[in-house]
Amino acid sequence: MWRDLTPIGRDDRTHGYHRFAWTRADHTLREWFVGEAERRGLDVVVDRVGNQWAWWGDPDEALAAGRPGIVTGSHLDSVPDGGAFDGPLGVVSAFAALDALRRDGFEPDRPIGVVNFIDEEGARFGVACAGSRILTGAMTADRARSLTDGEGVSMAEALRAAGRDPEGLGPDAETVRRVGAFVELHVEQGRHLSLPEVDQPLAVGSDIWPHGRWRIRTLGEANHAGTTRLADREDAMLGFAAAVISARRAAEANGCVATVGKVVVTPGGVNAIPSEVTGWLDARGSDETAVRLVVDEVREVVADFEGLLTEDSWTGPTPFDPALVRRLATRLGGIPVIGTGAGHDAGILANAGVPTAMLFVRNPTGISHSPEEFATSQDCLAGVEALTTVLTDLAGASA
Ligand code: HGY
Ligand code: MN
Ligand code: MN
Repeated sequence: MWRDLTPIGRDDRTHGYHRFAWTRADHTLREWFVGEAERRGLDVVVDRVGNQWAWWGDPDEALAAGRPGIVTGSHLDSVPDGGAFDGPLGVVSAFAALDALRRDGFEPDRPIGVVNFIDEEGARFGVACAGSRILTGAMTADRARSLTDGEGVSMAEALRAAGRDPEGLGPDAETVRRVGAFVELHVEQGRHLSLPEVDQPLAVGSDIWPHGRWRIRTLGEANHAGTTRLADREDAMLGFAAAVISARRAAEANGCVATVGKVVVTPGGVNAIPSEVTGWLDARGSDETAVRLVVDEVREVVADFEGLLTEDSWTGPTPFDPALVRRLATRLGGIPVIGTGAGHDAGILANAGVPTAMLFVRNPTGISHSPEEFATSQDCLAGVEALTTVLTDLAGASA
């Protein structure tokens, strides 16, 4: 499975991935998902948002009998020049765990689902976990349809080009009700498991830090970079640069993290004074109030330059289901339980009331959202084994 996925959306120069929602690469990934599901005789259902669900067993029959399904899986899209593991590891491990259960002759007492959430990274339309947010109502379909990508293409137009009716987009409570519990396996995005005093291949995820994305817009006046006197310049980049520096300073002062990783400059000529700069602040931290303080400081700096800072997305403190976390940690021999600063669809489902937890697979580089992201085959197989144990426990007759 891994070999089949590797070339899809891969930049042969950087070996990074460009797998954005509703693009050609995404279409190929979705075809791969259907192929793997059909090879296993799983029923593939696509919900109102476009998320793909492959079911072993009938989720509606089980739900009616009071035994809602157990779902695992993740996403297949990437950030620009992203790594190979963030997302795909969870989907491949889910199919591999099903294979292991069947090899062991396991008869699930509940349906088991494998999900591929669309547009988790928000790399094209700017809102992370868009597929799970629209599914659970955390983002309205109207707002989603109007989001635009760097070329000004709206999500509605992208859906239409992908053969989907944008008017059908919306929350899908029936799909969410089928999920009795969700466990997302994901590559670790950090080096905790590689610390000498930890040195573990796996961990259970306990919570996701509060985090959000804010759009910063500063305005100026386009003019000639060579002939315009400094006193006559209205350079939009100055306010933007001040905002970026203030974000870093405020993060350091408040025990948070912050960066501005995406900027669009208008008109974007080397020899033209910027008339408009739009950039996106990503700020996170274990303490919600502290993150808000960071954003407030940046907002003040932006206002000093008559700019605008608006919130694109926010996810508050997201604890996973404590009983489920404990159950997984116990079942898996007391492996570490760690929080994360990375957002996941699991967090959106948890905030929608679905009992949810995560499994992390060690990443020796600790690097993510980069071609350097890595996990050894040995640790990945340990992840599949752990997921198989978890599914046996959660979907078994004793559950
Ligand atoms: O941004 C995140 O934390 C996630 O990778 N979407
Ligand atoms: Mn990611
Ligand atoms: Mn991810």
